Amino acid sequence: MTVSAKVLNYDLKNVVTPNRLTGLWRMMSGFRWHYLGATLSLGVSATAKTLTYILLRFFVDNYFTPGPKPVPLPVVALGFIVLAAFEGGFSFLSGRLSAQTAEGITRRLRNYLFDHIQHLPFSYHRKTQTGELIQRCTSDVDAVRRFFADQAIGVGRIILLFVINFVAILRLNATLGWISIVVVPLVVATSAIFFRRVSKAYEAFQEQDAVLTTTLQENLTGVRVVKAFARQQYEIEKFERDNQEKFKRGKHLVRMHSLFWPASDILCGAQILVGYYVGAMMVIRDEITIGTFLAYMGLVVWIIWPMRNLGRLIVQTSTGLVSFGRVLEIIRQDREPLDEGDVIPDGNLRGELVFEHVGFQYEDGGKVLEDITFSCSPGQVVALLGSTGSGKTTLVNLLPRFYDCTEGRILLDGIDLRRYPRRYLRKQIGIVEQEPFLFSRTIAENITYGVGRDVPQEEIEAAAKAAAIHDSIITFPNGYHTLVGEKGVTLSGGQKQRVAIARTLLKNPRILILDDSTSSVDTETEAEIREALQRLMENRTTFIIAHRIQSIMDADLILVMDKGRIVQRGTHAELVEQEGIYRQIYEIQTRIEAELEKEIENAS
Ligand code: DGT
Ligand code: MG
Repeated sequence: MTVSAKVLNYDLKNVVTPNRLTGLWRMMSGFRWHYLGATLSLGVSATAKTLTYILLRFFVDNYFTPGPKPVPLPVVALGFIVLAAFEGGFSFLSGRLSAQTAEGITRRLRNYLFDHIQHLPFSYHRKTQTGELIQRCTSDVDAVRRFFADQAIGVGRIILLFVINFVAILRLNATLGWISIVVVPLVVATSAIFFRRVSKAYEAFQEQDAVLTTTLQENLTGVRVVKAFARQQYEIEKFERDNQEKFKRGKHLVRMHSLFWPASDILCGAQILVGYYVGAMMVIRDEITIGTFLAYMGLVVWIIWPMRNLGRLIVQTSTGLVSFGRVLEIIRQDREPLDEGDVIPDGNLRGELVFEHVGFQYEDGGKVLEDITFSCSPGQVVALLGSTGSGKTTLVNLLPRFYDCTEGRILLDGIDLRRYPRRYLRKQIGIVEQEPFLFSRTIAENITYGVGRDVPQEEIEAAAKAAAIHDSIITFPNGYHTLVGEKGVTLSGGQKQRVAIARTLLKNPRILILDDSTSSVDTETEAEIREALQRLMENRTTFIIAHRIQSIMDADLILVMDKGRIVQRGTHAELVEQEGIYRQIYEIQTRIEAELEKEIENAS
């Protein structure tokens, strides 16, 4: 069975419906024939089982008493063998089909979820806990898989077994038939009650499971902080508290199950006893043969079994539905429309930018930018300087449209930024993030990450040289093929920043944004990078965010920001002439440097 074509690029958006069962039905699209096959196989298997009991009746009634035998005994024996083979073979086939299909559906769901999460906007990721997402993509997806492997096919199995065996008993003896199903309504009613209660309990359990995953994930990510502050004990206790809660909710869930099963067992047991009693009385009164009674004894179990399992199925389905609902909450989120926009310039941008009274507010916060107005021509260097939290990162994040401004407008080459498709902008804009992230892949793979094609080694090295990281890379055990992270080298903060700069340079963007990108490198390396960048910044509009005046002295325009506003603007020469924050910072920094130099001189 090939499923590959069905599992990639498959849109599952339509599974978001108010009724989760409808959603699950839609999830099965493309796999329904497999389910039909699985159900039909079950039907064959169940029929073979039922026929075995009918054959048993024939055997007991004809071969235990003297008289002529309808067929030779070996034929009867062969009948038993053939029926057993059919029963087992088709049961196996059905199990295999449904398990494979469930895996196929789940694989498609996993791929879709991953794809979908990649496309959710920045803001979604900022407000959603990673652990929560991980838990939904693993444990909840697995519960959905179980639904498709067991419960979806279970419905067919139960209906088939029930109908086939009920009809068989009815044909043996109508009275026995009706007696064997008197508890059905009771079992269904208890199951329905438990369904609701188990749903709630399971939902609470999964929620707590997500809390625990988040705790674990944050703890692993933040392991340095934990160690540095020697807070292990606190973290262990916090984990235990969350774990205790999960235990409590798990116990509650188990208690529900342990109430339900004995209750339905008693019902079903009573049913069987009554059936046997009535049947035995009928044999004594000579109303049915011993063969019929034996066949009935066998068949009735296969009516009771589906009834019991109907309860189990209903209860288990509730867990599948809860998990599916949790997965749906992710699917329901709107993707960031990457290709929406009516302007797609052919070729590259020039890189002229005009900010007109731009204001910005995060969905869940106060105003971060207010009345930002400035412009720059293609190829110019704009520097942003300002205290921490003054909105510098937020401002540059508007350019690739990670967020759209909430007031005013930004014009890029004379056209409103919101008219450009995000994908195009992000191709044209290179951003070296404040806290760059490198993947656990080789250094070369990290550097070429943004270009999505095979890059000749010379180009990679040129980018690395420009970012002043080449010399460090060649000292690593495998050079450019050294793995970053756990299995390879651990890079320092400055090295990471420089790999990130190389990665962005290789992308050759029209607009370059360096968010505090040289904060973790020493003054000397910074000068080296600045020199290399000087050449690279030619012909491209560049935004530099920095704290050292030295890094931005040559900028064409320096914007000094405070509390989301531009408080000073101009070139370095203009700004040092003015009273204000800029001159204060400049004076402090030059004084410190002078003192440092003096100390170094004294020391030598
Ligand atoms: P830095 O990097 O420490 O020098 O500071 P900036 O200037 O880059 O500050 P920025 O733009 O990261 O943050 C400006 C303000 O916006 C600050 O008060 C924190 C707030 N902020 C940043 N990101 C978010 C966010 O995702 N949601 C909300 N609600 N507020 C945010
Ligand atoms: Mg920042």
